Parts: sequence; structure tokens; C-alpha cells
Amino acid sequence: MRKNVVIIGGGPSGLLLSRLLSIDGIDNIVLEKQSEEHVMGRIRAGVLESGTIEMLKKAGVSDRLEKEGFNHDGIQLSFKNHGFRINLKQLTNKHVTVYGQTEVTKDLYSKIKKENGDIINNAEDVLPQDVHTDAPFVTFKKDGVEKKIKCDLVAGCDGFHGISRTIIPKAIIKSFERKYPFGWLGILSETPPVSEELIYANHGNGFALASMRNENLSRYYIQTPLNEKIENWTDQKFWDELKKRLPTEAADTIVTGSSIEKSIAPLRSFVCEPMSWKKLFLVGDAAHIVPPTGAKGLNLAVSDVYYLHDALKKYYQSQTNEGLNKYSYNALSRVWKAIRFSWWMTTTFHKFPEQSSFDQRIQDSEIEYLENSVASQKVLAENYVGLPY
Ligand code: RFL
Ligand code: PHB
Repeated sequence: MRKNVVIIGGGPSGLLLSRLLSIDGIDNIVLEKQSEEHVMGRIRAGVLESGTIEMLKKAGVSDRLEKEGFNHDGIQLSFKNHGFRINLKQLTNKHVTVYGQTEVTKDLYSKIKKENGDIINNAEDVLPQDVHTDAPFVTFKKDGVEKKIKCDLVAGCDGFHGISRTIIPKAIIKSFERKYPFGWLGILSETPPVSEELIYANHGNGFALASMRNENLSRYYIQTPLNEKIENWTDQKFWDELKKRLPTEAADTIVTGSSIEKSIAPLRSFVCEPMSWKKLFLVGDAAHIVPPTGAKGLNLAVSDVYYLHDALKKYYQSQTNEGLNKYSYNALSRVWKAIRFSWWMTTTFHKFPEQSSFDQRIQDSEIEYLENSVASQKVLAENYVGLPY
């Protein structure tokens, strides 16, 4: 078999890239390690930037999003039990949209299938080969049978634990990493959200976030120590701790119920440079990870797709390599700004185990400054709604 582009990974970045390439008549195939049910069952991001919405519109998958997504013109911040609002709309003339990554993935999957796009699920031992030559190919196993697909280029959209990044020689790739000394324990519950807008809370016991998916589906997170065991957290214990960390008004009105999903995620910032090597192009979490505090991971994956799709279109339609040569540079320049913002949000709103009294005062004054300075609010707002591509 031969394809123009082999896409490794059928998460949001791989599926979106596939869809955009197909619209331009660029032949491609998605190889996904997991089953369709597994991919559809993952609960992850919830906040979409307007640039992300534009890309989903371009891919022809925005009908449901426009009906079911919620536009949010602001976010609530809380500090020592006192809340204040960042008016995103007034500060940037933009809003964000709350619509789950799970739904984005479902919309992309069903559109690709409807348009007879190629997705192979349960692809085992996927391996990009000879990507440093003019004749790259990808091998994998399906139902125990060895397969080989020749191609022009490989897009590594296979997430942080994928294979693609690992085949770039150590002498060429450089990584930058910060691991945070805590994780997020998140639950999904079929209860009405406690607030119309997201609440990001800095509390003496640690960070908390009140988010949502729809009128009867809430998503809440609390900061926990690293290595915390999920078995130690009954629903009741979670709700009790969450209530302590949210502002009193929210804590008093929150509707609790049993969780339908509960998981712990470690927090890290990670970037690899360059994001491409010869005929291999890394996209999304395969090349970078942000802590979820700034709601940037999925949105960054989408902006990478923007740059790569644009470069591939020029490559196939105008036979020019220029966009592909600049892909890593263009994508990384936006990536590092989101890395900085996510690091800042994380540092400002979490409790660090080694936090000194000096660090505490700096954090206090950072948040007080935020509450009282329009300039400071504007910096947060323009990053939160998403920097331009
Ligand atoms: P994904 O989603 O990890 O998809 C990669 C796909 O590749 C497959 N794969 C392979 N396939 C073939 N062969 C291999 N060897 C393979 N290895 C892996 C995997 O099965 C998978 O299907 O990466 P992608 O597409 O780059 O998308 C990135 C986003 O998923 C991620 O950045 C966001 O979920 C991050 N994130 C958030 N981002 C936001 O923009 N806004 C948010 O509000 C937000 N909240 C979050 C988040 C991530 C979280 N967790 C659990 C990490 C909240 C949480 C709790
Ligand atoms: C979510 O709803 O899952 C969510 C929202 C905002 C974040 C992170 C996660 O910053």
C-alpha cells in the first residue's frame, strides 16, 4: 500500500490532520494503537479556544459543537476564599467554548468514516522507518498480520508515550522538562455545575478547579500529592475536600453525587526540539506537554495541525518545501508561549511542598495584583483565550 501521508495516532491531532488533508485531496491513513471504544471513552480537555473552533469548522465538524458547546465570556478566580472575575470578553473581545475533547474526537471519527477516510484501529507495533530518506515507510501488525505502507511523509500524532519522537536520533533532539511535585485528581459527575463559569481556586490545602461539560455534567479537579492513590479517594472524601477549597458561596450550593469517572494525572511541562526530522513531523502531545491549568494541551495540538496542514498543502499543491522546513520553527514559537502561560498559571495557583514564606508572599501579591490591575488581567486573558496563529 502507498499513501501520501501516514498519520500515527488517532487522537484529536491525528484525526483533525487526516480530515483537513482529505478535504484537500491529500491521500492519508491514520494508524491508531487503541480500539475505537477506548479512544472515545477518554475524558480529557474541556476548553476550546476560538482558533480551535475555526479549525474544526474548516474540517466540517462544527455542527454539534455550535449547538451543544457553551460560550464563556469570563472565568472566576478564587484566593483565600475570596472570588473575582476575569472578563475575557471585555479584555480581548473573545470568548472560550466549553465542549469536551471526547465529543470533538467523536465528531471527527464519525465525519472521517462517513467520508470513507482510512483509520486503522488496534494497529500493533507501529514503526516509522527510513524517515531520513526519500522513501519512508511505516510497518505495523493488524490481527497478527505484518503490514507495510510506503509514503512521502509521516505525521507523528501519537501523544507523549508514542513511538514517533523516540526514533529521532539523540544527537538531534533536545528536550526541556519540568515535573511538578503534585497531580490532579479529577471526577466527572452527573450533577449540575456549581457555577456558570469555571472557577480556578488557590487555597491553603491546594488548587481546585470547578469545570463542566453540560447542564448536568460537572468536571471537578483537586490538587493532590504526587503518588496519591485513587483508592484513597472515596467520592465523599473528594467532595469534602473540594468544598473546603472552593469559595464559600460555591461550596454551599454545590450539588454532589456519585462520580462516573475518577482519575489522577501527573502534571508536567515538556517540549522537544526540533518538532521535525527529515520526513517525520511531530504534532501535539507527541512533541509537548503542558500542565492542564491553562487549558492549553488540546488547543496547542490544533495549532500544530494548522501549521503542518498549511505546509503540506503548499508541498502538494505548489511543490514547495518552504512550509515544511519552517514547520518546527513556526509551531515551537507558539508552543513556548503556551508552555510559559501554563507554567505561570500552575505556579500561581498551586501549593508547592517546598513553598517558603517568601514564595507564599510572592504568590499572594501576584494574585492581588491580578485582581487590581487591568494590565495583569489582560495578560492572563489574551493567553487564556489563545494567542493568534
Ligand atoms: P493524544 O490525545 O494523546 O492522542 C495520541 C493518540 O496516539 C495513540 N498512540 C499510538 N497509535 C499508534 N501507535 C503508537 N505507538 C501509539 N502510541 C500512542 C494513542 O492511543 C492516542 O489515541 O494526543 P493529541 O492528539 O496530540 O492530543 C493532545 C490532547 O489530548 C491533550 O493535549 C489534552 O487532552 C490536554 N488537556 C487539555 N487540553 C486543553 O486544550 N484544554 C483542557 O481543558 C485540557 N484539559 C488535558 C486536560 C489533559 C488531561 N489529562 C488527562 C492529561 C485535562 C486533563 C486531566
Ligand atoms: C476540564 O474541563 O477538563 C478542564 C477545564 C479547564 C482546565 C483544565 C481542564 O484548565
